[in-house]
Amino acid sequence: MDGDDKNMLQLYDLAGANVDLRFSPHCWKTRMALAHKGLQTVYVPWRFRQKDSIAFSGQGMVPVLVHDKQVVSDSWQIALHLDRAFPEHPLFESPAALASAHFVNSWVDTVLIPLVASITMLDVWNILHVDDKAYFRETREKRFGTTLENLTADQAGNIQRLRQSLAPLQRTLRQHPFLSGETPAYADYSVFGVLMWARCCSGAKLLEVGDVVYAWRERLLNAFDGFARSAPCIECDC
Ligand SMILES: N[C@@H](CCC(=O)N[C@@H](CS)C(=O)NCC(=O)O)C(=O)O
Repeated sequence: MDGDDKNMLQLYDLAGANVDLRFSPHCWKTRMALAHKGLQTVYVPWRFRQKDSIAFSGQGMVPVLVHDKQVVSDSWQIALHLDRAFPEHPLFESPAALASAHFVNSWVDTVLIPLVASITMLDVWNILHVDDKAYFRETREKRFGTTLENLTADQAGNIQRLRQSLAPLQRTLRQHPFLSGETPAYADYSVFGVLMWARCCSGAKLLEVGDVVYAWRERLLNAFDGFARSAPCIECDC
């Protein structure tokens, strides 16, 4: 890429032991936002212990977007930045759409991610690079207050609880093809990012075939010439 190109984009993106396995829910939100805008991006693989390589962003988490000389961390902030910098194909059609998408993203981060974590966290640990495993276990067991094994022990019950929590999505998707209306936008990518996290790491069947949420996820897997569907994931038929 030409170093003077003011549209030069790099995304620091979480990778597993297999460097092609990119599984972070927050990075997937951003990956879909970049695909939505049709922006060519260089994806830089990053692992949990490589804090030094993103120290320039002033924090220790991915995604981190480098756009020309600007550095943006946090997937929500990145989405706002992308709409400011590249107004074509908006992620938020209006201030009202932005506020609704903010609600969806907050629900994703505070409700959906913990529910999916209770199903997949041990699977996530399994796909990590050996250098990351102890760090991940220690930080996540502290966060959840229990071992990864205990957290994920009741797989059937946790899937049941997740499916119950999807009721608002089901109601919406019975009336609209996407959370953002006739076409997908950031609210869709926010929820979808979490399902990509599970798809990349775990064989657990989170969604029922035939459910409207399943059909919606299929549409997003196929979006942008199958960008998400063709992403490496662990061998499964989910
Ligand atoms: N609010 C942030 C959360 C980002 C986040 O939690 N990233 C995780 C990967 S999914 C991370 O980089 N964690 C680093 C660590 O735990 O040390 C966002 O939306 O981008």
